[in-house]
Order: sequence, then structure tokens, then C-alpha cells
Amino acid sequence: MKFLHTADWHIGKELGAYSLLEQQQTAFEQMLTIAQDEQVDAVLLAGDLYDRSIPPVAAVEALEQMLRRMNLEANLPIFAVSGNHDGPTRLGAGKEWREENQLYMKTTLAEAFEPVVFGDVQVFMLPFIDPLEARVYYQIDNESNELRTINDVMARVIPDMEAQFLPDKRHILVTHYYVSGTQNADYDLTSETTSKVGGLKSIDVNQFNGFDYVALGHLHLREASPSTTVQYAGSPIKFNTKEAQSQKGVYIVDVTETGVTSKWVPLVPKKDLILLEGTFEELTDPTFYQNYERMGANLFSIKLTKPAHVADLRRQLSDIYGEIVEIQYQQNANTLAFDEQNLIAQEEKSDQDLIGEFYEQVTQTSLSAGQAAIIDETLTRLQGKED
Ligand SMILES: [Mn+2]
Repeated sequence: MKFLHTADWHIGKELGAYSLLEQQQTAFEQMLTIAQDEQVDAVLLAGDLYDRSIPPVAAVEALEQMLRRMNLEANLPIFAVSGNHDGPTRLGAGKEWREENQLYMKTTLAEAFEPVVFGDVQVFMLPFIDPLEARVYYQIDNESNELRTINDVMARVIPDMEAQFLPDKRHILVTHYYVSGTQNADYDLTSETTSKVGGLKSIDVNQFNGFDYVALGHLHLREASPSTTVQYAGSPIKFNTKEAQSQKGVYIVDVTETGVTSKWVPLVPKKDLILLEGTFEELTDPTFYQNYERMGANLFSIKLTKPAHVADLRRQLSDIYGEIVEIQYQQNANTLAFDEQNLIAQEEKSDQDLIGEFYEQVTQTSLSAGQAAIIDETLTRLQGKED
């Protein structure tokens, strides 16, 4: 049996105010072509289909269209779970009749114990859940110390899945967690920006030893995979500047009598995300940008290393580079350091002084007399309104 392993589509995600939908559509089309070229039997979709639990209408329409094309038109069975960004109830709507056409969308812990037999493979789907959901499922008193961490939860959930193993089948798991092992021990795992990551900690990769292959979602870089049989496919497109250097793609996973092998197939972005760093003067210098070969065909993320006092800065940079998804300013760490003493001192300052200091921290220049006068006037007007 041959599978295409993908994850973290994050449909509906925006980068700054820039919608990534066009990029996501392109990646999806390529994925569909790869699935057909490789003649895979099914798709493993490991969570975070949407970017938010209540996705915008355009995102719902886009994902529905993708699932329809993959499942109904290309006739590919889909084994999917909800991730931490998905709203499980909304994502799971209609799951009963979707299963009639082999579109499995598992969104609750109970469903992890209802594997699907697919040829010589048994496919398990464990959605992202937090320890509280597991305590409710196992009817554990909320005051108890049991199942407090996700690693504890897995120590209970995985043996319960293994109890369902059919001995003459291969066993595959689709899931969405931060799993750590020796291979990724010193990897920067801060790429996923969601409050739940830090709070939940990680799962030891050895807990998954019973499975022949674990299709993970959650971390967006495939380089963060804990092992060659427990791995992250990563997101199909680049979501932020930390991912600018990495290659996106899917895994083709071949499950045979003798074992499991996987092969990486890259996705080629129509527009790549290029990270540029420098001062405004450097970036607008023709000797710098004229030699920039792929300009105009790409998306740019710009980091200004020095404050620039240019009124139409964004427009000037756009005229040169085309599509700019974000402009960041390098912060000077010293100016942003606050200690307790400092905070007490801050309370005694006037609003005018605080605004002046803030302006100075951000721009590294003082307010002009004219600017100070405008602030004075505005504050007086605001104070007048309060009375
Ligand atoms: Mn994700």
C-alpha cells in the first residue's frame, strides 16, 4: 500500500495582511499530481487543515473544494485528523456520510480506537486532544494526578490502540503532536507559534515503537522529524521567515511485507518566500537590487536593520520588489529591557514623557518640537473628554 503523507495545510492563513490561498492552491494542485504520478492508494492528512477553529468562509470553500477533488474526483481515500488549530466539531461535520466514500475525519479521542482496515494496513487516527479531554474520556477525577501531561496521556492511549492491532496487518498512525527523539533533540522546535505547544510539552518518540509508520503533523519543518518512521511532512508552503530556508513537500510512504520506506517529493512554489535584511538605503540601492535575479516573481519578507524615516516606505519597497508580505524592524534589545525599578519609575512619569520615550525606543530619535506639540494637544483633548 502506498500513501501520500501531508499535514498542516492551514487553509485561511494570512501572512500579515497577505492571503496565502493562491500559494496553497498551487501546492494542492502539485500534491494531487504527485499522488496520481506515484499511484498512491490513499492520503494521510495529519491535522491543522484550517488555520483557525472558526475559519473564514473563503477558507471553508477552499478546503471543501480540495477535499472534493481529492476524494470524489481523484478517488483517493483520505485518513485525516484534527490538529490544534482546527475546531474539532466544525471540522468533523458530516463525517458519518463522508466515510461512505472513504474520507475519514477523526476529531475525538474515542475515534482513535476505531481503526480502519485498508488492504493489508490498519490505519489509526488520533486527533490532537489535550489532557483534559483524556481525563474526561477515561473518567478520571479532575483533582487526580493521573494524565496531567500529554506524555502520560499517550502512555495510556497508545496501549489501548495497540490492543486493537490485528497481527496480520501493518499498523499506521496519523496524529498531530510535538514528538521528540534523538534525531531532533537539538532542533529548533519553536517554529509552531501557538500557545498550546509550550504548555503541552512533548511525547517521547519511543512510545510509538509499536507502529510501522507514524504520519505526524504539528511542526512545519520536516527536518524536525524524530525518526525516519515517525516523521513530520511539514506544511506544503512556507508560512514565515523561519521557514524561508527550508524545502516544502510531501512524503510518499510505501508499506510492504518487508517494511516501510518513505521518499521525499518536493513541492515547487509558484512564488518563493525570500528573506531580505538591510537598511532602507541598502535595499533601495539599485546596485543591490538590480542584481537580484528572481525579483518580481517572489514574495518578500523584509527586515530593516535600522529605523528609516520615510513616509511611504512600504510603497517605495513594493515598487522595487513587488509583493511584500511583511516588513519587520530589528529591535534593539537594550532599549526594551524593563526591570522592576524601571517600571516603578515609569508610573511617576507624565503621559507626554512616556510617549516621548516610546517614540525614542522605536525610532531612535527624539520627538521634534512640532510632534511634541501635537501630542500635548491630543492628550489635552482626550483628558478633556474624560471629565
Ligand atoms: Mn500547524
